[in-house]
Amino acid sequence: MSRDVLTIRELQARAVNVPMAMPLQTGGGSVSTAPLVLIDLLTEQGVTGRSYLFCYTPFALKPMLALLLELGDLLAGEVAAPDSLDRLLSRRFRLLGPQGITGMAASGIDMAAWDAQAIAAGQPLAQHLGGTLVAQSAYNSRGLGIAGAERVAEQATQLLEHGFQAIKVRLGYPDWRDDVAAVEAVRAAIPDSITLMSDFNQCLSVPEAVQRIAALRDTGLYWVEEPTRADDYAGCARIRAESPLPVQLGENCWGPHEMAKALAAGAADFFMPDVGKVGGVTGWLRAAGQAHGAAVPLSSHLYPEFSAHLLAVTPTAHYLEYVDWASPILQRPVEVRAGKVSPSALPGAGIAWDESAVAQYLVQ
Ligand code: SMN
Ligand code: MG
Repeated sequence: MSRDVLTIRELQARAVNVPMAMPLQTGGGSVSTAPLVLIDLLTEQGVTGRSYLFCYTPFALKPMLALLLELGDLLAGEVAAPDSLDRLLSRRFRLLGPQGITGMAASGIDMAAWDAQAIAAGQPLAQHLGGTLVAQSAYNSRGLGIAGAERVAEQATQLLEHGFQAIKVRLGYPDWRDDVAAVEAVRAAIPDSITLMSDFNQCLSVPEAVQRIAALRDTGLYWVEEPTRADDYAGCARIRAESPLPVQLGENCWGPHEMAKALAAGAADFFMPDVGKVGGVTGWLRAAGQAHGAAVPLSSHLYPEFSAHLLAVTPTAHYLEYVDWASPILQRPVEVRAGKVSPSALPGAGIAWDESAVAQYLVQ
C-alpha cells in the first residue's frame, strides 16, 4: 500500500492481433481476429497500470498505437489521477474531437490509471470504487454470427457451457426471413429457460427495423440491439415506440454526454456502454449515475475483466457481456462459474500479460 501520489513515468503500448476461436460475422461487418492495443502505464512510484483496447479491425492498430505513444510523451510527469487526466485530455482533444480513436485512447489511459490507483491502494478495482466482489450475471456473446440457421443452432448448445443462462444471436441477414429462421433455430436448440438477446449492429434503416422487429415479435427475444445507426437517437426512439421487443443501445456512446442525449431521446429500454469508448472507468461511472437516475438497466460491452468490477458498483447492473477475445494474451482470463463472472480478487483490475503469447501475436 502506497500513500504517495502516483506520477506517470512512461506510457508503453504494443499492438497484437489475436486469433479468435469463433470468428464473427455481424450485420455491421466481420471480426475474424481480435486486434488489441495493450497499454502499460508506468509510474515513478513503481506501480504499473494496465489496460487494453479492442480496436475492431487490424487497420486501426497502428494509428491507435501511434496516438497512444504520442500521448505518452504528453503525459509523462503528470499525476496519474484519472479525473485530472480526463480534464487534460478533454482539453487536448477539444478541437480534434473526442470520438473514434481519440476517445478510445483516452478511455484506455483512464482504465490503466484506475488500475494503477487500485493496485497502489492494494485493492481490487471494485473494492477501490466502494463495492464488493459480487459475481455478475453474464451472457455468452461468442459465436452466433450471421452464419445461417443450421450453423447457429449447432453453436448455441455449445455456448451454454459453464452454466450460461443467456446468449446473443447476430441478425441482419439480407432477407428478413433468414433473421426469423436463425432466431427460431437457436430457440429450438436451447431450453426455454435460456435468455436470448439479438444484435443488428446498426445495419437497418428505421422503417426496415420497424418491419423486421415486428416479424420477430413472437420469438421472445430479450432485447434487440442497435437496430439502426447508433447515433440516430430520434430514429431509435421511433423504432422503440413501435417495437414489441425492448431496444438495447450504448456500445457506441462516446462518453456520458452522448448517453445523456440518448436517454433524453428515449432511444432505448436498456443501455450497454463500452468502457473503452465511454471514457474508461471514469466515463462508465458517470454513465452509470445517469442510468441510475433514469432507472435504466445497464449492461456492459466487451472488456469483461474491467466490466465485472464496474457492474459491481453500478446500481442498475443488468448483464455482463462475456467474450474471451483477450483471453489468449492474459495470464488470468476471467472465469465463468454458473453463468456468472466475478471481479478479479487481485489488486487492480487483474490484468497481467502472458508475455509469450504477446510475443507470438505482436504486430510490428
Ligand atoms: C460486437 C462487438 C464487437 C465486435 C463485433 C460485434 C457486437 C456486440 O456489437 O455487442 O457484441
Ligand atoms: Mg452490439
